[in-house]
Amino acid sequence: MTTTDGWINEDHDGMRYGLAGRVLLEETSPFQRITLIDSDRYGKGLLLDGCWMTAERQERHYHESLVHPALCSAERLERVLVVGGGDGGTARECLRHGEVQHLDMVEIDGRVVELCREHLPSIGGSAWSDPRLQLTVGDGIAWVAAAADASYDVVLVDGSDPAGPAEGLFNRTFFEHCRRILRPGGVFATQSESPEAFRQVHLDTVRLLRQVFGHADPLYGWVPMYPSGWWSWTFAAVDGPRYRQPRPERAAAVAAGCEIWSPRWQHGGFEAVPAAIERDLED
Ligand code: SPD
Repeated sequence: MTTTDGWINEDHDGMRYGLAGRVLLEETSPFQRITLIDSDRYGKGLLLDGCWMTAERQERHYHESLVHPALCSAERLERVLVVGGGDGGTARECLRHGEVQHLDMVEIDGRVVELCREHLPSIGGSAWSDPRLQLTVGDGIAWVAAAADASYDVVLVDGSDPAGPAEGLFNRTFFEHCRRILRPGGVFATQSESPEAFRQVHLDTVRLLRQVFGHADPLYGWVPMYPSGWWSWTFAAVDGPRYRQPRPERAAAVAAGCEIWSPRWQHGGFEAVPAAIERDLED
């Protein structure tokens, strides 16, 4: 991260993604450097290790895209696991689904949760006081490895880039455990980086999930403040690509409160695979 003349920037691979604003607070936790900022355009926001994570007036692009394709399509929604997601946005969107009875959120960095609750309270919103939310500050990788077979209906991975504490969220062992702990009819989704700015990580992630689950599909959308602005989330399921068909009654219950996600947007996103990426993924 650099700060220049009233701008806060994520510098990535010869490019610079910045917001005009000011740094509110910076500290180093046992896991990473945490920066809270206030920006002119998107309000308050969070960077971890100098990379953009979220901001008040932009977070919906990311959270709606990760959550609703999975929660609108899993067979049941009783038990949901969120790995990471310390700002609370993923949990908030999950808990809009009334069928969710219990949500485990396992976030490695308790300081991220504390600071987001204090400075970015609208992102977690009512999730923080929802009795269905069970927050554990701990290692999501160990949690998934220790979880019982077939113990969740949905597993969502809301981590940061594959360096530092999130590195282990992109490997075969972790994905195999995620598959093992899903019930029949269960759905898995993870943020899978930018097909432009992190092309190789993106391709490797989709390919690995296809090996582990037998199929997987990237969904393309955008998070304007992330490198390149073009982002992806990848979905897989125990029994075939059920995430391509949102259940109409669930979709209807959440669509009105969404800014980005809709069943139509979801259909389009799954279809909008650029030719070169499709070819690369078939190799
Ligand atoms: N390069 C940024 C990847 C960040 C993914 N997680 C964002 C956290 C939002 N809850």
